[in-house]
Amino acid sequence: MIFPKLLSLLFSAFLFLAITKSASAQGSIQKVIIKSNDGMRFDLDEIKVQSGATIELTLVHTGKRTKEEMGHNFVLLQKEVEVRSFAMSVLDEKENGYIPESKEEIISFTKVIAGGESTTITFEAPPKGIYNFLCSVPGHFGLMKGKFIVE
Ligand SMILES: [Cu+2]
Repeated sequence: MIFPKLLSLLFSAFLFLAITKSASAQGSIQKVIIKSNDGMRFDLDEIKVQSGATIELTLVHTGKRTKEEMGHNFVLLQKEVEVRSFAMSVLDEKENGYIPESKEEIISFTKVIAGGESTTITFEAPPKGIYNFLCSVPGHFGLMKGKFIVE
């Protein structure tokens, strides 16, 4: 009988497609652009990415002010690290771009940039879940923070 054979062939094809699709984020590059400005804001309070993807994140500063006046960075925190406690812990880290010496609480971060500048970082998406991101320049985290969601 040809019919069962055809059916099994169709099933195999379906299985192959299903597996290929579920693994599609693996090894793929996902680009994210987040803008910041002279008004101490990010343009995104939520970023969604696929687990397994390589993230190429660009922070853009659309303003005109200097790094001293209104510099911004982007810091992605490990799960369960709170924005406020992290921001408070780096107040004195000006020399290091408001990044602590120990990177334990951080997944990835950019340097601090001035108006008119941009910077790009590349990192592997962490496991599925919800993570906090912020600008860790003192006084900015109240307005400059959001959720980084890995699906
Ligand atoms: Cu900032």
